[in-house]
This record gives sequence, C-alpha cells and structure tokens, in this order.
Amino acid sequence: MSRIDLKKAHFSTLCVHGSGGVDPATGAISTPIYQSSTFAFKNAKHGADIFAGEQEGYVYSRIGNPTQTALEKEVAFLEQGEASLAFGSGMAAISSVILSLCKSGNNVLSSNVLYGGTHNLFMITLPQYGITVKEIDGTILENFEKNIDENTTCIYIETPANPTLTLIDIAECAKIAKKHKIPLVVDNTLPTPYHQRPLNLGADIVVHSATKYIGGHGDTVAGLVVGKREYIDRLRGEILRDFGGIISPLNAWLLLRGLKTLALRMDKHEENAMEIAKFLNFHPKVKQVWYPGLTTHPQHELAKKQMTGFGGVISFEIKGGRKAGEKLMNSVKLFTLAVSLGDVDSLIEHPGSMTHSTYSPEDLESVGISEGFVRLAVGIEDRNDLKDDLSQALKKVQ
Ligand code: LCS
Repeated sequence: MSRIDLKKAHFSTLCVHGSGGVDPATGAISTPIYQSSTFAFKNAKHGADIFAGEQEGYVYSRIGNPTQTALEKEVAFLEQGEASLAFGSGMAAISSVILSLCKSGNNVLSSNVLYGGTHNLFMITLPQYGITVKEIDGTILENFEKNIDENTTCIYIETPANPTLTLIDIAECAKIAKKHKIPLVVDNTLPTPYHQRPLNLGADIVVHSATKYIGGHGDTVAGLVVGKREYIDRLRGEILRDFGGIISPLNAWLLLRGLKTLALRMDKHEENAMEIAKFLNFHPKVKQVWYPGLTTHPQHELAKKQMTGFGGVISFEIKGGRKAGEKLMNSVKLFTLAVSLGDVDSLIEHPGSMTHSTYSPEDLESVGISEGFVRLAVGIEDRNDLKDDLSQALKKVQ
C-alpha cells in the first residue's frame, strides 16, 4: 500500500509511486519480478473458490501475475481509467480490443492514418474473420457520422497518428460515438498519458504500444489497454484467457521501471523535437515538416486544446524524393536507421518502405506519405549533437 494519497498526487509523483509503494513481504522498493507460471492454492476449496470467482487470487500467469498487476494499477492511475490490462505487444492489445468489441458481420470505423501493422490488421487480417474496417479521413468529423451503420460496433482512432502526426478531435469524436452508443477506442501511443488523456476527453478505451515511450529504452515489446473495470475484467476473462497474448513478468517489470522516468523523458523528447522541427522547417533541403508543436502544423490549435505537449516524433518531406531520403538515412551517424519510436536513442526511418509498407502506393499517396517522407523519433541526447548530425547528413544530399 502506498503511504501517499495517490488521488491527489501529480503525474510525475504517480509515475514513481503509483504502483503501490514497497513490497509488503520484503520491503523491496522495486516491485519484484514474480517469475512464476502458477500459484499454489491454500487448499482445494481455495482453488475452487478462485476459479468460481468467489475469492480473489492468482491462479496462472496467462491470466494475471503480481508484477503485471502492479503495472496495470499504475497505468490505470496515469490514464485516469478504472482498470488496465497488459499484453505481450501493442498489436496483441489492439487485436484483443477489436475481438472483444466485434463479431463476424460487424464493422469498425477507423481513421485512415494508422501504424502500418494496425492498418494491415484492419484491411487484410480481420476481413478474413468476417470483421470489416472502413478507414476514413478522421480530420473531417462528418465522415464518422456518415459512415456509421447498424453493424458498426466501435470507432477507432490514432491521434497524433503515426507517421503523419495527423490529429483527430477526441472530444468531438467521443460525442459521435456516444450518440450512436458505440465505444471510442484511442491509440495513445505517441502522446502517452503525460501529454494526452483520452478517457478524460470522453473516449471509452485507450490502447498503447508500450514498446514505445512507456518502456522508453528500446528493450521491451508490450501493449496496454485501459478502460472501465467491467470491460477490462471481461477482456481478461475472455480474450486474454482464450487468445493468450500475455505480457511476461520481466517485461511488466521493465515497463514499471520505464514509467518511473516517463515525465522526465517526455519533457526532454519534446524539448529536443521542438528544436529539431524548427531547424528542419527552415532547412533549404526540406519541403515540409509535420510536428504538432509547430504553428505551421495544420492542427496546431487542436493539439494545444487536447494535448499538454507535442511529443518526440517529427516527420518531414525531403526535396529530391526517395533517393534523397535514402542518402540522408545512410549518412546520419547519431540517429540510428531503425523502426520503432519512443526510445531514449534517436531513430530515423522511411515509413513508405518500412513501417507503412503495408499501405498500397495509392493509400500512401492519399494520406500524404510521399517517397521523400522521412520519420524521426527524437531521443534524449543533446539536441545540438542531434542537429549537427542531421545538418551534416543533409549536406550530403544532392
Ligand atoms: N500503435 C502504434 C501507434 C504504433 O506505433 C505501434 C508500433 C503499434 C501500435 C504496435 O505496437 P507493437 O506491437 O509494435 O508494440 N509502431 C512501430 C513503429 O512505428 N515502428 O515499429 C513498430
């Protein structure tokens, strides 16, 4: 039990103390890694009662584990939701949420700029199981209203979206979902609860690739879902139990450790990203920059309204197309040419041929991911070193 009033504590305090304070058994200040697949019952009745839902207790780590519980409690606090459930990856979290909300014959209404893996799940994999997804331009709110039909069982949005940093008005979208009595699911991976809390804006369910800023160190693949307790209990009791997309105790612990510095890291990611976005915005070899913190971002006002900070991801279009982008990516020395984002290390990648190669060439064009479109995941290194690196690499681009 924590000695402080967690309801009154501020975000950075919750990051450090939210998981419940010291371990009561040993006084350990770091939640132990309960590396155990199964848990002994006190007697036969105890086991039967837990199975019957008449007593609380751990049974088997596919359904729950004390290290995982500590993580889930903390994430629920940070997102200001009732409960949370951890998964083995962001995709396990997203696919589990969709499976919990849709049956064969149902459809999902989704924004059209999504992480490429989510787009593939929506357009290729789910239809094979009778669940269809309509991807629409979510910046035009009427598109949601126009496309809901009697078989639509949820609205799914990613904001800001990976990789174009397109924003969707969560509060307005939530009103539409409520009117039609369907849940709004928001992928909150890029902003994290430090910069955006969708549940407070009216969303029903939040999903995360915790692989990114929540873990923060490029060493863990994991996912999270936050929502009402009743929903999370059902998700655990049905989808997690039957599909088994569980997080490991070690990975739950790595996320708990990552979370302790989330506020600090997010401030530094943002500070660095803002500086680099401005530098790129004025660079003669750069055609356009997308970063919600820039006043030139088409939805800067919305970003200020629904986020408290702008994150660490920047995308830009380099003059000279794919060839110029390749030259840049092959010339950086401090940025690592790798997918993923949210790590302390700065990363660079080409969405069109990498993270978003699941989009058809026509779809890439329609969402504005051109051949010269490059994504940066700005880390926490010194910003001058990062700028110098981009500067020397841009000089090599013809
Ligand atoms: N949602 C978003 C916004 C993501 O960026 C990713 C992964 C996922 C969900 C899926 O999470 P995962 O299963 O990988 O934990 N994004 C990646 C990216 O931009 N590069 O590599 C993975």
